[in-house]
Amino acid sequence: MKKFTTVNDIGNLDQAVKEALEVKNNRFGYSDLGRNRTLLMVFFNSSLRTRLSTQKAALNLGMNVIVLDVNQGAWKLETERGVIMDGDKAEHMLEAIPVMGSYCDIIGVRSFARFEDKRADYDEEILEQFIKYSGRPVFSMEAATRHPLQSFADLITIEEHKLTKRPKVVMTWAPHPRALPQAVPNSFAEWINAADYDFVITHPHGYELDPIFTQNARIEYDQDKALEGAAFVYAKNWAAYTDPNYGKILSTDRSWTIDSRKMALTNNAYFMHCLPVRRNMIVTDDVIESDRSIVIPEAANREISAQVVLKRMLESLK
Ligand code: AN0
Ligand code: CP
Repeated sequence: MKKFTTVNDIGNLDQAVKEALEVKNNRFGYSDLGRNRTLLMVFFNSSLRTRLSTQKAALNLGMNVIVLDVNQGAWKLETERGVIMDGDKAEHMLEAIPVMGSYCDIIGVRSFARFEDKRADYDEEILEQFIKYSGRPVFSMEAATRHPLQSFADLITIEEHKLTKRPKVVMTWAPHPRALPQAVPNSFAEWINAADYDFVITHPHGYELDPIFTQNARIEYDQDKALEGAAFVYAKNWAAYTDPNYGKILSTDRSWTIDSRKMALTNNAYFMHCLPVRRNMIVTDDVIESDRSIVIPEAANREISAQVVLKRMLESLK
């Protein structure tokens, strides 16, 4: 595998989940594969889970790991070509990226949507430059439009917990005080569509996502109705995608918060969230602490999704 940025890069999903469960049962079975190989993780944004789980996955495979927080201690990077660099940015990405590539074998990149220019975000300008100029296999650790390591972990978690072949999965928007990217919901939709579950998306009017990701999923504007009979409730906030409101908060309506009344509408559903989560905005304390909440095993599966991706990338280096 030379690139991991979308669901298409993982190939057959049944195969990928099977490999994930094998890795989970035998985490150290490939500890020679990464010997003398170096992973560089480049963060343009904060992280707890991605940072730790991806590093852990690399260590399981015997790799060395270097982490760069671009905004802490590195030179400020210019991203646009043709700019006269007389401002605060000391270095251009076009030098920085191949230099980073020269110190490692595989690169992971976290670069969120900046909400300054929708086209630049949805063209994945930062991630694509790493793919083009690093000379190394590149994987996304959440880019502007997708978070595939999260979605892969979500899929593994659903496969581990589902009681029927084609469970009803409901992705619901929930309120949040900051404008958050669409990467997690886009990506979740992309993977759940590929997995062919019974998939419903619910959100207030104005929060429609790019149809490239939602495809044929049922969109239901009545959250209560959407939740009826759900086996999995996947909560997430995102800012508006559609013009002219791209990147804006249109609602902080706390009647969309997932509470025990909402969960009672479901078929004893499991509650999922990628974390970090704001309690009593996205979900109430009692729901996230309930025995139907699987947010911790979901986060734990991030180590597994990262290990499958790194394993496949290491195998393709040989
Ligand atoms: C980020 C987001 O919503 O994309 C990261 C989630 C994994 N969340 C926040 O910034 C709070
Ligand atoms: N879910 C997730 O990616 O968390 P972090 O932002 O903490 O890495």
